[in-house]
Amino acid sequence: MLMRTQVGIVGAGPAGLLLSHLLHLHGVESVVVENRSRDYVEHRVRAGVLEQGTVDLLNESGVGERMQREGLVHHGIELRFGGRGHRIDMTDLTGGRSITVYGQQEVVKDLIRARAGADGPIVFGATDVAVHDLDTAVPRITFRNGGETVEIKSNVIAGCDGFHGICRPSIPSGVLSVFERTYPFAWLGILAEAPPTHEELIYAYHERGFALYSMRSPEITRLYVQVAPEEDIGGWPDERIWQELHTRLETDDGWKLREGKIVEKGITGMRSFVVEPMQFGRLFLAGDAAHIVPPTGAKGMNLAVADVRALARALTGFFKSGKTDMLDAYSATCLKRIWRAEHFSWWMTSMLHRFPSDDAFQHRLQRSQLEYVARSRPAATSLAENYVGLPFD
Ligand code: RFL
Ligand code: PHB
Repeated sequence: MLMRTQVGIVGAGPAGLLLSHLLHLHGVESVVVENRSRDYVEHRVRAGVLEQGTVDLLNESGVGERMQREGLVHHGIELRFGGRGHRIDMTDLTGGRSITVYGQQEVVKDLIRARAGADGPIVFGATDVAVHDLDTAVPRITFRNGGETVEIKSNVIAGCDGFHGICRPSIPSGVLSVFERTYPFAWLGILAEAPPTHEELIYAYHERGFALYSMRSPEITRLYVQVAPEEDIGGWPDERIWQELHTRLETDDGWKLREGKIVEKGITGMRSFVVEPMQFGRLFLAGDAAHIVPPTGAKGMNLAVADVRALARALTGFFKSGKTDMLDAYSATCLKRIWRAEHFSWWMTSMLHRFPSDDAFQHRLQRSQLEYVARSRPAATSLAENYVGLPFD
């Protein structure tokens, strides 16, 4: 089967779906090709923190209604170390900005519903997805679906297929420069059926390692502990996870973590990764396909959103008036914000984790940095403005 569209989009994560939705609002046609099922992508538990700008964009583009009802607006976060908490009042420090806690899979559900409501084509469960003729005016996506071979001819392909996707590796070698760090630890994350006992997120620095207290709703807590990178989830029965969380999160003033049934468990490696440029011919990369941050800064999904906001504008200019200036500038425009988020995520990660190679000197430096951020208004302001997200453009 042969299909034709203006923009062929590979991947139905936040980047691909939002791009398709924004293009539709501007009268540009697209087809999304995803290799997983709809049920799978709607239940993949990942990010939870939306920057102010992400929230504003979802609202302005008409997909924020359920987020406004169910999302939890937070005005601060807590840094916890030395047995006590230190609140960073983000709203006060940033002139009124805040974050919203709303699961990534909920954003994905809202976007799929919006695309389905507009009869926007999304192919789920595609196999053998490949991209071709990237340096021509008619790049193609091919895949198999229900026994049939399908070809999509388009004017532009958006590679929104995440870190393990096929678009980035389809770019000829020598075109991309890769910038990368891996970290000597991973995060073990759980979802627990336990009403949160603290209203805001807690980032904890502890001699046994980092821990993060987050949530998804008034009934569900989301928790993470730093573990060794090669750790197997089988070695972490529920009791061991709770024990580490209690040890790393509890304070001298008697605050207690509430336990509940663990309904999701997984281990995620930590890396920083950027490719430059985010383009080859008529293929444009967006989101995790082009860059990864360690999750400590809560930036990954927000960067994906910022990329496709810029790409949708550039593509609209291209299709409506034939202008290529914004498309030509796409990579450079996005990389400015990406590198800021890369630095912030690396900095938060470095400040809050125990590195196996660190000595007592390094531990003293980390404590000093944490105390400085907790006590100094300028230092806290720097953390806060990066955390809530810098303005677009
Ligand atoms: P995604 O979400 O990975 O979507 C890519 C889509 O492409 C599909 N795909 C393919 N489709 C067709 N053909 C192929 N060959 C394909 N290969 C892959 C995939 O199935 C998928 O549907 O990338 P996207 O859209 O760029 O979105 C990026 C975000 O998912 C990611 O950055 C965040 O989840 C990162 N992240 C966080 N970001 C935040 O902004 N705030 C957070 O609080 C936050 N916490 C996190 C996180 C990521 C985590 N993990 C598990 C990596 C916490 C964790 C634990
Ligand atoms: C989450 O709620 O999943 C979450 C929150 C903050 C982070 C990372 C993940 O930095």
